[in-house]
Amino acid sequence: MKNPILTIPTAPIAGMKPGTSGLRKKVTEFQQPHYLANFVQSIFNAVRPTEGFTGQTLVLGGDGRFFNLEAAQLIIRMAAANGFARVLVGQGGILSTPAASCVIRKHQTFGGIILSASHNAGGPAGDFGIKFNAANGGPAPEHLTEAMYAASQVITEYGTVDTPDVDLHRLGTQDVVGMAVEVIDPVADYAELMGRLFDFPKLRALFASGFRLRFDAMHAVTGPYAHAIFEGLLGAPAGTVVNGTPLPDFGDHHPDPNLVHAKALYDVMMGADAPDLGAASDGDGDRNLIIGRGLFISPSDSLAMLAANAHRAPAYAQGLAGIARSMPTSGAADRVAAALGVPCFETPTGWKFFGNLLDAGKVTICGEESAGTGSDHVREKDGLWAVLLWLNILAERRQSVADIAREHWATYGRNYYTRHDYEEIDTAAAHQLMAGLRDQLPSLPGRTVAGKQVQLADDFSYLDPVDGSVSAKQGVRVVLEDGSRIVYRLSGTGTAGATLRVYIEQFEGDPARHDLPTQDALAALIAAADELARIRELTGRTEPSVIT
Ligand code: G16
Repeated sequence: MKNPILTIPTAPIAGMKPGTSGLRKKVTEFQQPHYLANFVQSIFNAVRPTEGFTGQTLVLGGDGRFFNLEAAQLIIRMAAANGFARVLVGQGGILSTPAASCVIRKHQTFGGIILSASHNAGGPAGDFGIKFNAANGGPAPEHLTEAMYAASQVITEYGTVDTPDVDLHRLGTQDVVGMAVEVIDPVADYAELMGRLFDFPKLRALFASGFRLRFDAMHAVTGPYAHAIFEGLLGAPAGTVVNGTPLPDFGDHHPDPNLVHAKALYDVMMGADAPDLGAASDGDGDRNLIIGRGLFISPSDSLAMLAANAHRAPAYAQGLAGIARSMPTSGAADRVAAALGVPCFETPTGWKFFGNLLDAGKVTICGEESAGTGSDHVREKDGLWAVLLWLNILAERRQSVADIAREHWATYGRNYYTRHDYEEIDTAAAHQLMAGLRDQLPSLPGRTVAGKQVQLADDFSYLDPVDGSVSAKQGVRVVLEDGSRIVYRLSGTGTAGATLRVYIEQFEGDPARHDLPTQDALAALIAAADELARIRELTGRTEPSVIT
């Protein structure tokens, strides 16, 4: 009989350096001969234990975007050739990022491959992405992503098998050259976990009492999960979930739950007959957007409010061990941590940096300004989890989102916060701008910016308190005497040109000043941010592409 295992000669392809969250490129780049196979083999080469993958299980799934199914078939063949015993794959190649993390942990597998470019646009002209999550369910830490990149630069061959496609729509087990491919319901394990974290009977009663939620799945992966959980298990009326069918091109939209791409939801929530809670998630289901009737809750505030109220949900009734936030995320969570008497950790941007803190039991809740919040229940940020925690809090407090927010600000003060993104700017100009800022750092302390003295100016460096690793150059911070901040960094998730992110924050303790429009409250700092970095001059842009 012909040996079905094939060894295909190949050569390194440049540019396979994973960014903030895996390798993201244009679909057309992934479709180049050997491109995806080279990277998948580089992952396997980087993570292979000395004893090989014998007896090991790999989890596989993605956000349903264009090229997801072809990629899944290729990875299954390569997993068989590389000696895995079993692949657990979501039906239709679907698994949200948090659900993949849940499955990896629950079934104690070796790890998983997630196919997603998150909130980036899909379709043949859009983006594709691939990331590896380790046995703890979390994104590969930096030493592993570096090892994958190194492997991609010396690769000479990859393994695959010559077999027909697996039927990814049929639940149950199929055989690929001795490897078991188990097609699983992508929602079941995740929904069961949510049922253990939250008070589902109370949430059912909330919906039965007429509470109205509008959840926009943005034609991305959370559709099936949201239908099953909100409209199925919790009895919310049909129509609660909108855009709930995953489409390969996300209906030609960016599945990015922000005020630009989820504007339709925002408009509904600002309208006369708005529901009680509006929420959305992104391409792969790890981000969330929260809008109360008439009030948008910034992700940084949402993290702080969830942390302050988490004890109202069964899973967190015993309190929090600690909170973690990424550096550019506002200090609102720090104030909650101080009041709770628990530590607050400040990490670089990238969920992977929370993994060690969660594994070591140092933190229970984490969050980022980029619309990500999560807890120690999995090792990814989790969009639906955040919505369910908000629902649990609303069911317990029986107040509106806006009332909860105003009470929160009255108690802790308000950290006015905005992020300005300049997308797809010239890469050379972006690097020039960052270099210019770094050059200014030594001379900034003591200077006056926006009428206040600069207290600290640095390029953020993180010392991981668990494994002692250091991650340098994680964003330029300019901190003023009253704690106001301007932070600059280049995004690590874009696929075209460079994206400059400018994060601006100012604390306001006076409740009489808690209802200002955010951009007005921050106007002086916004102007100073442009001046310091010469944004208009160097990028040619007169305004940001996205304001959050
Ligand atoms: C990823 C990371 C997040 C990060 C975000 C934005 O999210 O997991 O930790 O905050 O990218 O990163 P950047 O500012 O470098 O573009 P996602 O939802 O895209 O996987």
